[in-house]
Amino acid sequence: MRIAIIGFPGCGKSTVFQALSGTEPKAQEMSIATVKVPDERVDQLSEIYQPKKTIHAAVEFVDFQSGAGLQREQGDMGQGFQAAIRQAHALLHVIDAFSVPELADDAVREAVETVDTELTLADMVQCEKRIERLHKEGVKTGPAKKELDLLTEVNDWLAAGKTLRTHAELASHPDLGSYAFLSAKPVITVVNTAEEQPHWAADALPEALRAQREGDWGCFVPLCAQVESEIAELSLAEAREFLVDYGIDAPARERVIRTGYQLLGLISFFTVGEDEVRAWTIRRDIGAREAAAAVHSDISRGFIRAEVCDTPSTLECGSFEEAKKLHKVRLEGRDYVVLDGDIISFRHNT
Ligand SMILES: Nc1nc2c(ncn2[C@@H]2O[C@H](COP(=O)(O)OP(=O)(O)OP(=O)(O)O)[C@@H](O)[C@H]2O)c(=O)[nH]1
Ligand SMILES: [Mg+2]
Repeated sequence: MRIAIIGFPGCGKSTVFQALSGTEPKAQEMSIATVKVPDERVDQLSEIYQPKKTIHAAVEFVDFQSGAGLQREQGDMGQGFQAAIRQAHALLHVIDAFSVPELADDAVREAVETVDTELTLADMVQCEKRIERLHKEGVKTGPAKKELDLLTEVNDWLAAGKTLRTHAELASHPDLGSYAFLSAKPVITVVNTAEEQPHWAADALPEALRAQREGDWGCFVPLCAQVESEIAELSLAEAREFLVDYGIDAPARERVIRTGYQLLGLISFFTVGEDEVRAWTIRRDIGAREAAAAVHSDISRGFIRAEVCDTPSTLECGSFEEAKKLHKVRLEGRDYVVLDGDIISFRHNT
C-alpha cells in the first residue's frame, strides 16, 4: 500500500512523514519511506516459531518537497506531482491547524475545499481530454461508446463540484481503474493540531464538509506532528509513557496505518513456519484461491485446499501443527472468504 502525503506548503507534511516513518525526508523532490505495519499477532507468532525471518506487512509513505507539491493557488498542480500521486492507493492530506489553533475549523474548511476542488479539476481535465478524443474518433457503438457514456457520467458528477470518492459506484468502477482518478482515492485528513489542543474533533464542521471527507472513503485523524515526530524517535517503552502523558491511545503510525487499512478494505493473513513467519496484505472479501496469489501466482494456479486456523486458537494450541492435531485447523476450498488474522497453509500442485 502506498500513501501520498499532500497539503499546502508548510502545513507540516515532512513533520508528519517523520512522525510516521521515524526518518527525515531527503532533500529531493520525492522521498519514500517503507514502514513496518505494527501487528502484535505477528510478534506473538514469531515468538512461538523463532523463525529465521519475521516479515511484517509494509506501507509506503511518500513526501513531496514544497515546490513539487500542491500550491495555494488554484490550477497549480504540476504534471509530475499529479503522476506521482496517481500511483498512490490513498492520499494523506495534512492541514495546518497548529499555527491558528483558535481558527482550526476554518483552516480545515479552507484546506478541504481548496484541495478537493484541485483534485476534481485535475480529474475533469483528464476526463474531458479523453471524451474529446472519443468524439473525434466518432464512436457510436461497442466498448468505446460504453466508455464514452461512463466518462460523460463521471464528468457530469465532477462538473457539479463533487469528488468521485463520494460516488461509490463510479469510484470503484472496474472500467475506470486505469484512469486512477485523484478525487476517487480514499483520503486520510490529518489535522495537524497545536500542542495544546491534540484532541480536535470534526464534530463542529458543517455536515456538507464532513460528508466530503468522512465515510467509507475518508476519515479525520487529528495529530500533533511536532510531538509525534519526537515520539517516533523514542524506544517503544518511552513512547508509551509520552503517549499516556498526552492522552493519546496509540502512536500516529499505528493510528494512520489502521485507518488506511480500514479505508482501503485491507486485511492481513499469516503464513508460519520455522523459516519464516509472515504477514500478507489482501483485500477483504476475497476467496482463498485469490488470496494465495499474494504469496505466489503458482500457488494460486495450482490451488487445491487451504488449511486455516485463526490466530488466537493457534497461539492457544502452541503452534499450527499442534492446532492440527487438536482438530482446530479447517480445510477450506477456493471460495472460502479469508478473514483478518487467519493463518493459512496452502495445499497446491506445482
Ligand atoms: N508548533 C508546531 N509546529 C509544527 C507542527 N508541525 C509542523 N510544524 C512546523 O512547521 C514548519 C513546517 O513544517 P514541515 O513539516 O517542514 O512542513 P511541510 O509541509 O513539509 O513544508 P514544505 O515541504 O516546505 O511544503 C516547521 O518549522 C515545523 O517545525 C506542529 O504540529 N506544531
Ligand atoms: Mg516538506
